[in-house]
Amino acid sequence: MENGKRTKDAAVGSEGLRRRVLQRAGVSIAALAILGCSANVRTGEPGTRLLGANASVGKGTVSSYAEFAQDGAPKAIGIVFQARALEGLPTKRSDGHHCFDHDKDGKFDLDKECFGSHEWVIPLPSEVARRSEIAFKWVGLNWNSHGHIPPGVYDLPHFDVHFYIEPIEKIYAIQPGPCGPENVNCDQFRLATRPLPSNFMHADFTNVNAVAPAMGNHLVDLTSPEFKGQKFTQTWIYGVYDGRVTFYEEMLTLQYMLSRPAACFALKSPPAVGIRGYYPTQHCVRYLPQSNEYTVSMENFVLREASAPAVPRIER
Ligand SMILES: [Cu+2]
Repeated sequence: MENGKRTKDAAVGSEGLRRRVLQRAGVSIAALAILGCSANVRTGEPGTRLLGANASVGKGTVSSYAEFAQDGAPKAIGIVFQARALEGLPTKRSDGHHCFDHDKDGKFDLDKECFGSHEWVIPLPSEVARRSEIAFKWVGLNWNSHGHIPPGVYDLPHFDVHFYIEPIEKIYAIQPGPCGPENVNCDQFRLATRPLPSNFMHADFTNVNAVAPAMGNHLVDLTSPEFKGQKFTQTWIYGVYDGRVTFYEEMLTLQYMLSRPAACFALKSPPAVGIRGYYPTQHCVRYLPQSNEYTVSMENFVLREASAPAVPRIER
């Protein structure tokens, strides 16, 4: 975890920054021209990129970023991977975080008793994190060299990009333990799988008890192609805990990123939100050829007012 540092981009003078912004605007127009796939929504035109914290990933750097419209509304909130961040990624299953001594032999088996992922915490730019009407505050990036459950669906090498609403201390309080398919503390497993108010979740997302330590429960879209026999490329997940939506998540394979996509997808938004603020209506993955970078972002934000919770939906 490497917080608080800024990348070289942030260190260049305003003239250099302006040039880079103009370069990126040119790139986006080129990307638009080659898009044209009917399944995708238009990619939009990136504006001025404000960088947040960064982490060393692979042989490169991953930084959080945000772009704002002139009226102060967010246009994009995401992370940007230097191409070298996709090289030399760890091949071990776990980085040794979130271990639980299941067999009580006094030691942790890295493969069987530690959470199967490599994790980095990347706070979002202060321009995002300090805004009361933006619920997203920090990014949890995970690299899953062996993928994760369910087998045959998400067992390909992939990244999880969590955009967290829930404060970090509450997320990191979710402990490993003996309960559920991803081994969490049993009391917290029960809290994590509490049903949400029905109006706070899109009807396609289902609880499959995928409660992970230092994350929470993951609701999956069972209508997505990877649950219909197609190979997993990228998908959308909602995180929940104790009847609250706690994170928005893009999940995408290394292979998909390396295919150099330039694509946005309509986000299946919940009918209502419990916290007033700007929420994305699209999620995007782009390769930017000029800077040799990849972005994973939430975009086309709309301001939503808070609604009262409806009666909890029935989980079967
Ligand atoms: Cu997760």
